[in-house]
Amino acid sequence: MYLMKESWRWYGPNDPVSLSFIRQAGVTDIVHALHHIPNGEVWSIEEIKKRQALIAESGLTWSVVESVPVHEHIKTQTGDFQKYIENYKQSIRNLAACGIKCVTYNFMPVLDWTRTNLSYEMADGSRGLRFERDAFLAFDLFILKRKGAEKEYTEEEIARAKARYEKMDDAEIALITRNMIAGLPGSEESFTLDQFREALARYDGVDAEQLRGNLIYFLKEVCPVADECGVEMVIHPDDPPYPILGLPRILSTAEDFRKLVAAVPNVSNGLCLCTGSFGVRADNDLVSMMYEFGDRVGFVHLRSTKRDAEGNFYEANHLEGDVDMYGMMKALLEVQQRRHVSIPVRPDHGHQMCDDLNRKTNPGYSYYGRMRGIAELRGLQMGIAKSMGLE
Ligand code: DNO
Repeated sequence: MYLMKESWRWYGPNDPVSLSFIRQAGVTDIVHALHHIPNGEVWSIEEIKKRQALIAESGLTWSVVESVPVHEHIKTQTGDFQKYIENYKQSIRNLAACGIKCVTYNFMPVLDWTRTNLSYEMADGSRGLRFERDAFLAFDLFILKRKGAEKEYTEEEIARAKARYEKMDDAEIALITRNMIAGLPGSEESFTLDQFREALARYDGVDAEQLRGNLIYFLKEVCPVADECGVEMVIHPDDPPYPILGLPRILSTAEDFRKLVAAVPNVSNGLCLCTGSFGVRADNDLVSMMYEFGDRVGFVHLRSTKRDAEGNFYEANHLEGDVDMYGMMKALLEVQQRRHVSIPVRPDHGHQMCDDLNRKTNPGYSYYGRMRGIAELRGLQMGIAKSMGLE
């Protein structure tokens, strides 16, 4: 029987969660990136091997990269983008030469994932990540003061955002600014407000179709290389899965991924099915997506979110919230049996809980919350596998 390949994201020697703790969570594989290498530069075989050896010493295997970041110039097709694409190809060849064959990336302009509140208190006293729409609009309209932002919102939304802004004290303004632009773990880039305005301005006039065209161009260049060395390029969806701050978004729905596959049918053109990101939209049917894209799902992030009618969401425990985790797990098991492969899966963003509440942790990436997540998922998997009669 083919079960999920249990993996865990590790940020490197500075990660407060050690490899030995990760091993004790029962996982076998590591999801990792060479965060010290600047965006756009080649990952050399030597650097990859050093990290690989360190991870192997703990009895774990580095099998997934998250992420080889895509340089902003590739996304906008400006400056030295062709050079960065060549570098990207070389990094893929080098990773393959070291036996690492799954590469995650995203094509979100300027910002990777985004939350307004990194310490939202749950009923049980643990803390999670939240996206509060009014606070986000307050940031956009009254802190960032983005040009033209008011044209994108209704009068009622603007009034609510204003009321929300007026309730913020200086500390809250500083905190939300930091949360929005200082870079969440793994996002690789951080900005001051002025730098952020400049970065946004680079997308003036770049609409979704143009950005999609640039992604397709990038994949048409990189996928033949990835095909040749047996690497899967798995794109991570937009988080949250809709346009923000006037920036275009192009991987928020099933239809977005269909378009990508139609344009670039290479086998290496794959998906990182992140249930937490896609799941924020009620119109994304995650279970159907798992069946439809199963052959191209090279990596899975399992987590759940809970939305409300006002456009807010928070990250729920793995088996709670809006995601049908039972349905997902069953679909994942079926896809794996059909393909005869174990797909790498990691528990995503756990709550900050227990002793971790008193520690400095990477938001979403503390120890106990993810340990709870993987333990619940593993149990769910075993129950479903047995009831399916899998041996
Ligand atoms: C957030 C992560 C993302 C993801 C990138 C992939 O927790 O899922 O930062 O790693 O978008 O490129």
